[in-house]
Amino acid sequence: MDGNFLLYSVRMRAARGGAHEDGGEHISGAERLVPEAEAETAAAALIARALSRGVSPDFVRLTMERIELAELARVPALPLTTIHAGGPAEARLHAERLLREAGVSDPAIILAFESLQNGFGSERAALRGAALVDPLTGERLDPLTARGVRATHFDYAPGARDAVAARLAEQGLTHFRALDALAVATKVLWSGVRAELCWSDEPEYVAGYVAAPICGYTRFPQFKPSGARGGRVFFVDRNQWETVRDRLERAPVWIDA
Ligand code: PML
Repeated sequence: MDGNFLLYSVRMRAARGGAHEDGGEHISGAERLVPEAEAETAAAALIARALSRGVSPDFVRLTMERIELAELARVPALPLTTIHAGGPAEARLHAERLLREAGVSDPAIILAFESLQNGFGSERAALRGAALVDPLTGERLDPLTARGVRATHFDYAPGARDAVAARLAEQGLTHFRALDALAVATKVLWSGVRAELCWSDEPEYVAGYVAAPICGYTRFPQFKPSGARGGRVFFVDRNQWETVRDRLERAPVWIDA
């Protein structure tokens, strides 16, 4: 990269019924981390995505931020495994085993599934980001708001998005959610999260995954039971949660194929 090379984080989030911070309902969000020459195209593509969800947003926020190249980390995408369980109940048994192997206690696992099923906290909230959860006690560590913590400032490195998409397509995985979620989980583990549990918050999308250093990105095509709220739980060691949150939200990462 020459001395004039500039990198931009371009982020979009769309909501209905007002801005997110005014209680609006989240409809979609996505981001890119691109060289300056691609920033305008990336911004247009993100706005097109906000307008193509079948629900017209009332509010779209586009943020563009220059990133210090010296801070950019490059990380290989997690290896992906698919477990074709017989349905959500069997998938959950596999997922529980993987989480235990990653050092998550049974009470924490039970609380995490309960929150993904019914919503978080006494308000049964669907979080916009993930809940950071103590792997020993199951207690939520980040402030108890509906915001949660979002992994941001990451993208596939130039060329890697197409290369990873091609590898996923060989396995029959052509949905953008799989490609995006693999990038999220890669940034999440790189940030120091012990394990991630995810069910989509898109009602019709029933695939989900467990990510952890020992199992990479392990997806289950039929994981989310019907009626579940969905969301993400990041299991983070209590004494590190603030450092990990800062990395999740600030540290720029390019993901290689
Ligand atoms: C997949 O591997 O198919 C993605 C599963 C989780 C998707 C999370 C989301 O985008 O809502």
